[in-house]
Amino acid sequence: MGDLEAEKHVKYILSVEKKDDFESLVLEHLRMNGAYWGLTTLDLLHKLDAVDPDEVVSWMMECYHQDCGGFGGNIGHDPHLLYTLSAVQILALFDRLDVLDIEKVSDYVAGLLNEDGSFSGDIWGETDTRFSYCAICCLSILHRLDKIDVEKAVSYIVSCKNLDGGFGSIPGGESHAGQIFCCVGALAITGSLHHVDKDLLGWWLCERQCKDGGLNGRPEKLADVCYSWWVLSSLIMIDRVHWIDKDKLTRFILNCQDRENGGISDRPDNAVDVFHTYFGVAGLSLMEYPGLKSIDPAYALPVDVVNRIFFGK
Ligand code: GRG
Repeated sequence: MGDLEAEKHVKYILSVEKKDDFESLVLEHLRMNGAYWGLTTLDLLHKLDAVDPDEVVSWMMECYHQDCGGFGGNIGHDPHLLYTLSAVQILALFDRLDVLDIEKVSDYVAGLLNEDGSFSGDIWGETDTRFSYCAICCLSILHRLDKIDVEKAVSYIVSCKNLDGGFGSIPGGESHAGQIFCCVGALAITGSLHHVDKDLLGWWLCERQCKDGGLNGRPEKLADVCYSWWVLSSLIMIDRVHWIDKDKLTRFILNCQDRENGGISDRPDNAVDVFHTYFGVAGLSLMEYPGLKSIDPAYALPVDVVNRIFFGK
């Protein structure tokens, strides 16, 4: 098994920002998410100091909508919970949460809670358990969970639980590893994991490991590096990570590296991108790969950042 090409991945992440190619074009509308993936990867690789925080924060504040308190995916784009969480996470990485009007941002997030306990992603109303996670994670980082009826939000998430132990995007929606991360993460943050049948869900999640060692997101699908994060983080939160063959998964992720130019792809020999580079490195971090910072499975931020937020150290 070859090693992690840490230096090449750092160079790759730094180069994406400067390029004017297809990948940058595709990321244009969700640049805030891209920035979170890239910057968190740099931090896990101990290289966050390769970027100028002032430059990032000043661009981020141009994506901020002062009228409502939410962030857009790029300058001139509409606000949405998906980008607001990424913005809050990036500011937490840089220890710059002080630039925020915390009351305004948390009011924006709390204002998206619906009567049935679901969250809309923005004013247009689509609901999805992804947004429940974004809202709960955001409010928790800002120490403002008291702005919502947590019990109601938790009941809604529980109503998205399926007979196979997994969770979907809405009540009755198919179990999917990405949605399971969102639901289990939100339940972990709110101290509500007793609603999860850990053995049943653990069984469903560990069955996601394919012959090639990689993990898929639901039955009959191909393995993809990003599920190393969605599945493993969920297994850790329910104390069942030992049900996965970590060596095989580590090998799968390392085989998805571009050993020449850096970056990680979804599957071996495919084109790399920032999303899979982040989730590959984050998956390795969850498996305690040597030399990487540890990442928190619920907040998707390095453990030292989470400790600083909650314990001030
Ligand atoms: C802070 C880590 C973090 C997340 C924020 C946005 C969000 C909260 C979570 C997204 C969870 C999710 C739904 C992930 C799945 C992403 C993905 C690869 C979807 C692909 O779905 P399909 O059906 O792919 O195209 P499969 O693998 O099922 O064929």
